[in-house]
Amino acid sequence: MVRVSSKILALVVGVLPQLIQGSGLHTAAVAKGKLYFGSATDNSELTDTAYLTQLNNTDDFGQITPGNSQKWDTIEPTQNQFSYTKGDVIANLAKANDQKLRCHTLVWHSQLPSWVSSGTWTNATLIAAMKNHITNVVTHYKGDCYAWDVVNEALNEDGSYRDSIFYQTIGPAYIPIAFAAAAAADPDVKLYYNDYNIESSGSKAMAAQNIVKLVQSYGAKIDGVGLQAHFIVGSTPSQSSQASVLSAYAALGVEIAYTELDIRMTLPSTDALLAQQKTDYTNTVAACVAEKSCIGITIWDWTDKYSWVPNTFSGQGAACPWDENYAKKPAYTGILSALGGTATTTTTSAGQSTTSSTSTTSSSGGSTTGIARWGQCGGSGWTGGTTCASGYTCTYFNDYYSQCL
Ligand code: 9MR
Repeated sequence: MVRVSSKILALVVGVLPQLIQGSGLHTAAVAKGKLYFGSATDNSELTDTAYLTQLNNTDDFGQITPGNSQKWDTIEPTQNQFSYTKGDVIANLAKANDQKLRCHTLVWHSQLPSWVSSGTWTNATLIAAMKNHITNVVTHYKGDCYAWDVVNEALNEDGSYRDSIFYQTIGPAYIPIAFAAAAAADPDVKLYYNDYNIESSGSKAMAAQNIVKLVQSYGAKIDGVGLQAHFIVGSTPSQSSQASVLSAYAALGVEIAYTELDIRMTLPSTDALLAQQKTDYTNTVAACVAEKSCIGITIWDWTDKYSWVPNTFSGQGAACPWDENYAKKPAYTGILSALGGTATTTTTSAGQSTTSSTSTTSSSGGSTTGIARWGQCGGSGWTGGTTCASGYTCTYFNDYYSQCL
């Protein structure tokens, strides 16, 4: 038998808080002083019970973002007619799970209804329409959102302003006007500027810093910069180059969040690509961990099954930390280790990998013992089981979604 001296034991115990044996990504992120680790999701995915079970696993995800359902074309498809049904499903899910909600997004050139993108506008009429949209949407979700992405992707790659309908009609002032309108509707929600390719230094990152200063110079409130971080395996910025840009944003008095992290590769996926992807995820998460003002990380969905990448970049994909069969990839372990956790991976009968200490994940509906806590148990179009495991009740949230709580 090996005897361990009390001194060595004390040393090991002293190290233990750093190593959260078997913890998930969110648990580890919180232990590192971050607010959350989270994932984007989308309404159509929620009918997939195995998907939903993992999304509801708050050991991994303490935050969710609606990938599409709070965008202008969904919420205000016709001028001054607001439709919150889809956005509410995600907001209610976050509430039910006690997950933070990042709300996304108010003013963006894309996914605009044609009445906005092809409308005939003056400076005054577009400002009025934009303020009306922001005021309605932020008021509707008041109290639900940790943060709003107020303005999204306002910049070209060279750091000049993107020639959107807002910029063409109003000029750069549309940005502070949007922030001021959001702050007026909800003074407590964090207000973010969100963009991609601003995660390492260059003209675009400099321009993002200038947007923060612009909003501040108008006397409007801006709380954060969202780094989308849609990276490519093998050309992800190094930890140190991300760290230096993070500190430049922090120096402006704003917080930072990684808001849409994924790291794509040219398919097919190989062991070498997966190993490089793990390194790239690790470096990115480590950059956030090292910067006090970096408050959280969101991946742009957790499984390759529902990633936006293959639909946009032909021949590319496998960008998420879980594969399309919901098995954890090396990237998962990389993220967890950067967050100070260690994984003990086991495989469930459904073929899903899970960490050993995760008590909330279990197989989804239809088993003789009933649906586990957090699982879906009803809703419009729902074909799965409706009987919850002992001790939980199938609780109605809306017509599309009931959950075992
Ligand atoms: O994930 C979203 C995808 O389902 C949509 O088809 C796409 C349309 O533009 O938008 C995706 O999300 C984007 C996000 O809202 C802003 N940053 C880039 C994301 C990926 O395109």
